[in-house]
Amino acid sequence: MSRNYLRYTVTAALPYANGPKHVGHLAGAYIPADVYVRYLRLSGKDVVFVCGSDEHGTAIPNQALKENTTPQAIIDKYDALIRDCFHKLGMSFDIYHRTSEPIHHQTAQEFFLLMQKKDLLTEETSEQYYDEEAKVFLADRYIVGTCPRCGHTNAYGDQCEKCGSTLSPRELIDPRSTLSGKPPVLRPTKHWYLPLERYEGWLKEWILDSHQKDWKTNVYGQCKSWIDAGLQPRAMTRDLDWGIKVPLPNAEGKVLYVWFDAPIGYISATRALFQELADGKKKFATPQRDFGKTGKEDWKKYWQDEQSKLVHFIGKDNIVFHCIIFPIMLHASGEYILPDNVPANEFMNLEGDKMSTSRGWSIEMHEYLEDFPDKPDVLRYVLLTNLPETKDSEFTWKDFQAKNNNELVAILGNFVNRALVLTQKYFDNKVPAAGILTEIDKKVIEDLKEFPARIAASIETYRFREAVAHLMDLARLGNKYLAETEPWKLAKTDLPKVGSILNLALQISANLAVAIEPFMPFTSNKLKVMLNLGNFSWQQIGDSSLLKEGHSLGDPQLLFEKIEDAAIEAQIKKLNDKKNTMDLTAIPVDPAKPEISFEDFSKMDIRIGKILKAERVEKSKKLLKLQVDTGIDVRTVMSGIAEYFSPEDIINKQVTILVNLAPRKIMGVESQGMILMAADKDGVLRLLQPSEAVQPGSMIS
Ligand code: B3M
Ligand code: ZN
Repeated sequence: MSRNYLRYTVTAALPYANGPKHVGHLAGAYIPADVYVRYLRLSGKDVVFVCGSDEHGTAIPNQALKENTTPQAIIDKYDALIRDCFHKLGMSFDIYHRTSEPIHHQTAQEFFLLMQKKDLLTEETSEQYYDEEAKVFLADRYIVGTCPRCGHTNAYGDQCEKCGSTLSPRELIDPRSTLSGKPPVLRPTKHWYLPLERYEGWLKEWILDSHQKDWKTNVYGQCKSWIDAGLQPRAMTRDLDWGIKVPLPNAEGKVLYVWFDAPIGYISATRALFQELADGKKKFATPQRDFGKTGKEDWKKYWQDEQSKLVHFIGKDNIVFHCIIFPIMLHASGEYILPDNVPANEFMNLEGDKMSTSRGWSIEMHEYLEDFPDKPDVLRYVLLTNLPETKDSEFTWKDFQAKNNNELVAILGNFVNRALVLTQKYFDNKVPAAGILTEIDKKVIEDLKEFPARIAASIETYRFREAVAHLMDLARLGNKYLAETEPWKLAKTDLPKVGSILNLALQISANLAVAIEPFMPFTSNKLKVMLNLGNFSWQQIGDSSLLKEGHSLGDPQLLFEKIEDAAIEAQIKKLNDKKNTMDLTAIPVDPAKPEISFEDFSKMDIRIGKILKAERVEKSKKLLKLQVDTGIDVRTVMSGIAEYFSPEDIINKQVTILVNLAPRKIMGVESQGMILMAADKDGVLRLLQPSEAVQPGSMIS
């Protein structure tokens, strides 16, 4: 429920320092977070905004293997790259920290010990895969094998990238170690678990009952399906030599699970900020406002005082960690506040396909900045108009060009430029007097007053697309005003009237300069210089006398410039070229399976069937329950295709079905056969159908 708070603690997901980050990441978490925080600061709120590099987990040593270097070199390289891009894109973090810093290791270890002392963790010894040749326990990502759900032969120990199933290493068929290529053996190992199931009742109350209204439906829905499916204990430690040591005796070779330590990174970053402010030595801190007199313990106010509003900005793949696991840790520890909201976004696709760095189908932040170094705000704007707030969205270069040329240049830039150039021409670059107001003037002045509350309401409810649309409407208001009053035609006959019109146009420009700051901070600064404008707060927006009569203006410059077709075509070409090089190098097709005899093959009874009925399966995103006419009979098949087909799409479709596969129970239903699918390298599934309809029961041979 919304309530009043004294201060704000805002976090943006800590990016893994294992590679560059793309514009989809910006749209998922960072841009909305930055707009939110800049708006709060402008409103005079007490806010800290923290972020930093996530430098643990198997992602880091994995990348080190790929680049043939050390984990330390990897985190140093990508932390610097990401930090620099965020800076150039105007991300106004008060601190951008690193989880490899000692203060974070200490904070995470203290947290672990607090939980251990309060008996909140259980110790369990279980059998886990061990590589006898490499002499290490294998992290989930280091084990590959055949997916028990779809048969993909290169599924990882935690996930099958083909069918999207979440897996555990023990489920893989024919597992092998990626380090030695050998089958791993099971060995007992001790770990510390967080018994999530103990908190089911609490979570139901906290999320399902009290956040149904104010959390976004995509976030609430994901939490609900997790909770409804029943929670399991989750290991909070790993056998790994990269990470934060488990601070207990007899825990040699064990580190904290990265998803245990990373969210604590928000706390350590806040702690480091106040530490650095107190010491007067800024290593990571970049305070964006005057924090006044502070002490090094002040971080506690932002994390332990109920009067602080904690908001986590993340992408959808991080929801469970921020809504379930980390809140359980915060709640159970008894010392911390809980997030008031977790406004997670969905994903942003790119030119019709999923965005992915590894597949080369992405616009990396640094690539954009190399090609458009003077246009951070154009990217901010285009992403804002297209945030995946309630469902996946799409970035296209054509849309980028259109939004720049038709909105930023033609509406916002054009309006401001006309107001300034005319003032320079007729009034020696000084704000002219407002004369007697016409009805049109009065209406515009009234309309102007509405904007701050309208934009604020959208921001405060995490509807940033709507907020930026309102903002653009303010520029439209100005543009329309000039188009209606046509001051350039009046110069010869009624100069005082021209002055009056320009006064109001300049007031709107000044309002825009203030109101666009959260969204386009660089443009806001540029405009403020052009208007020679002082500092105004959010509360002053809507006032049509921000600029006094006679106030000297700076020199007019263009706020935005047109982007030509050639630049856009070059980007599209670059994208395709990058993907093609990746296609040739990085993504091998699965290797051939061992030879089989004709006899082996003929054991399989594969036929064409027809889907008679299809329905969703409760609590499962992936499964559809199908009734298939096999020609022999009508049977039930559970098929993991719900993400690619809706029931309506496939009813009456002919499909290929393996009918003599031993029946298996899936989500309590006996599945009698398997629908055969082609999975392309992104894991997208396609039906295999005869080129023309055949009679159900036709054999494949
Ligand atoms: N590094 C995952 C990610 O970048 C992870 C987020 C941590 S937030 C505490 O998607
Ligand atoms: Zn699979």
